[in-house]
Amino acid sequence: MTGQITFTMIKPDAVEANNIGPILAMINKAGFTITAMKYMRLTKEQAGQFYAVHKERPFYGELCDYMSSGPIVAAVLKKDNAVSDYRKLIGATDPTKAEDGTIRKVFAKSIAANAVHGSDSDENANIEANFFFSQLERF
Ligand code: IDP
Ligand code: MG
Repeated sequence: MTGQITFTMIKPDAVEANNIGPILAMINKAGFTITAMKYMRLTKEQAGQFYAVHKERPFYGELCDYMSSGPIVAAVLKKDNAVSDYRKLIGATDPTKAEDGTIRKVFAKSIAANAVHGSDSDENANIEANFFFSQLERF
């Protein structure tokens, strides 16, 4: 069985809109177990490190400003096929293209302020989980 874990963030727009609870409820309802979680604010530098893969893209500066603009919730989620099942649950990057019932369709404000992050591969899920959580913080 591959893909036991994925990494997510509830982004500043969704935290600001008091949607932490409803988003976590959707995550649990879809069968994911939370195995690590914290509420924190990233510095612009930390956001830049997290999204370093996008540093050549035109929206990189805007993305780093946005992701450090307010607190976020970071979490590790466990489930069989966690990465692909969670990408399905969150929906397309652009909420206008996200399917009905997905987290981004319900909660995202724009392509930048799109409510949640979800890892795109098993390898990145591990890198991202380790970026945020020590071994002592993971269950
Ligand atoms: P993903 O979050 O669905 O994996 P990525 O392409 O990895 O999408 O982009 C990372 C994040 O960068 C997106 O979630 C979104 O917040 C932001 N982003 C992506 N494309 C754009 C854009 O065209 N304009 C502004 N922000 C964008
Ligand atoms: Mg991505």
